Amino acid sequence: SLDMEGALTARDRVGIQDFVLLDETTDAAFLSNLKKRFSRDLIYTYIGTLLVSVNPYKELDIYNKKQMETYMGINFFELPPHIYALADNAYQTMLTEFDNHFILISGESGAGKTEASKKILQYYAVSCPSTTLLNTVRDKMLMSNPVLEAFGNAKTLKNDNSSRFGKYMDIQFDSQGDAVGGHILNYLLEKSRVVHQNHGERNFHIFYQLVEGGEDDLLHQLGLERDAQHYNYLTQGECAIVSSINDRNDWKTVKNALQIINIEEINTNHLFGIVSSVLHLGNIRFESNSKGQAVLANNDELRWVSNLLGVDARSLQEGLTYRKIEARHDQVLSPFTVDHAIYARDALAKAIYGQTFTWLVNRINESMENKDPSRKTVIGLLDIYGFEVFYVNSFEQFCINYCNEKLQQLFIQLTLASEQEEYEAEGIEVIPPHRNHIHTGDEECLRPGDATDLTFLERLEDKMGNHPHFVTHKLADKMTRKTLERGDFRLLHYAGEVTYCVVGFLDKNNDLLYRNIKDVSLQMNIFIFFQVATQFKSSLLKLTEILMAKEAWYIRCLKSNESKQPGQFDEALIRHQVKYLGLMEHLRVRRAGFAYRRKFDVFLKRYKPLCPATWPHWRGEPADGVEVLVQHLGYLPNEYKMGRTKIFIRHPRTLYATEDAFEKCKHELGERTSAVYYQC
Ligand code: AOV
Ligand code: MG
Repeated sequence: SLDMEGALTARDRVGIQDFVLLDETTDAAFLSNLKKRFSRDLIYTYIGTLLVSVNPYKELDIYNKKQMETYMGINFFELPPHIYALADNAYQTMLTEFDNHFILISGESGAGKTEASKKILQYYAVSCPSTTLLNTVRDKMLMSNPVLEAFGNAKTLKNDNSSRFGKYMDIQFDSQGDAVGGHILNYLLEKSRVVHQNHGERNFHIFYQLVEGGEDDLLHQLGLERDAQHYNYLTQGECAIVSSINDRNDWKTVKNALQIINIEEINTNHLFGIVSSVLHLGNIRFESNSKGQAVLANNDELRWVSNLLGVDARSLQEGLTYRKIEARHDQVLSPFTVDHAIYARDALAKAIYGQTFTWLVNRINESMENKDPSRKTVIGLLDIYGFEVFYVNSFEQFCINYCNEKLQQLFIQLTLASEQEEYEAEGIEVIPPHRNHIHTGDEECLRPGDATDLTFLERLEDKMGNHPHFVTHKLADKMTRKTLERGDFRLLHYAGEVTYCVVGFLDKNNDLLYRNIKDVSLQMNIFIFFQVATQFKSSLLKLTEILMAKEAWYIRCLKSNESKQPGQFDEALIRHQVKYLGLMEHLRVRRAGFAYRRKFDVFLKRYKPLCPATWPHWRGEPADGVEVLVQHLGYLPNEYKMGRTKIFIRHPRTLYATEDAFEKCKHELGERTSAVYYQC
């Protein structure tokens, strides 16, 4: 009929909004649907309740207040897929079931994780009821973003605003659903960026914001030039100016945000004093004297550092040019070479910056703290640094990719296990689907205790030599035909192969400060970390425990192209991501059992116009109404099962047909039903 065609055309135009409803589960069908939707600026598509998001690389007019209001309190499948729908669904479920939830946002670098997490936070800020007139916690949560991004994000080759730390944020709600508090856990900031940036990359945004946007008086007080080119630590990547970034505006935003999160003026000044001290430190140069010992080449910068940090200039100078050795009851000073002095200087800069970041997170947490200890539930938001592969990959990439590998593992574990649990809870028997095993890199590599980078690599080879996902230069030719340098090793991650250069691994892992620099930094209350990787590993383990105790929601972000351009759908790139993120497996798992499940009342509410006995009202139990309805629609016994609270539908086609009938009926009913579908 005409109406049927009408409905099909609509679906044709916008693609299918839930992959579960696809006719066939082939890669080609999956990609073609994604592409069709992307070309219409429909960046969101579901796989059941999982949200797939494709980075549009342009501003879409889908995040305004009106859109937010449209999605408040709706049924998940009633409106076109949106991140607000997922946020709302998690929120409503939390309220009705009184339990804790988390939203795991994953995808490679530049795929849109951080943007997604901000959209969710903005949605909650607008959608939750405000019981107190002055809900400042909300503002603080929102404002924590620009601050942490300024200090923890940077331009990389993959992303102009790349997160260089992992972030897990709890949003706490009271029983009315009002946001009453927040807490952030941060993971392993990439401190090495403070002293070194690869070509085409920048240091953390805050440095450029300060130098570009800082008021004249302020720069004068801090002894800074209004010129990023003047600073050794800001120029190594040779790209201080980035077209997509407005450092001057961002500076204002950050200053304002610092006020909102209650950082007093005196502390703000102190904060920028510390940031400036890092820039001055980076400009301290050393010369070699006739004995080959490092001596300071310029005194001004040292004086600025000592002033700004409030440490004694002499001990700072000593710390930068001598090593203190303990000999029985004596202390001996042994002079550094220039290389050692530079190393000590950089180590100090990294330690100072790292501590400042930790201090900031703590302050933000204090300001968002829930003052009312009564009953609360939380929604956790996880936004970490995405999987990344560069031309040269070092310890930082190793940790970042390891973290992603762990989360992928968790995803697989949770999605498969939770599927099974739901069937059991609903009293439904299914045969578990074939489990597609995805291996992970071995964490053995993260153990401390080696003398040099090369002995570390040797031990790695001993331990991992036979591991199918580990390749060293000895094996490289045979296995992959790609040669490896002697100091390299290669891991076959879930998301692709990465060649790591082992140079600097131990240093970065040990993160040591020379003894007397440590003494200097103790004056500043700087805490020194040891064995970064071990700590990182245990904090990830804790994170896993935090997440396992909550109900999970997933957003899988896909990067549309490598050149950060709007309108470009790089099929090969996207196919690769779809594959390694396990989206097809997820889809098959969803379809192998029961593709669709809906609460009885939700199902009934939507489809009741399709049956005279249920329209306009069903007076009995929702479950009975559903039974009457599906009988009327001609569902065969093997096509569906009635659980305790939900109807389970085996084939998407069944629901598909019901949807088509609904579309048709909607035309006929016209004004009688307000439900909107395929309204994109
Ligand atoms: P990431 O968090 O996943 O990368 P971002 O969220 O920073 O990636 O996104 C990268 C850039 O893509 C943003 O700066 C925007 O320009 C654009 N973008 C992403 N999502 C959207 C959207 N929904 N609408 C419009 N533009 C978007 V990393 O932190 O590097 O792993 O480590
Ligand atoms: Mg990010």
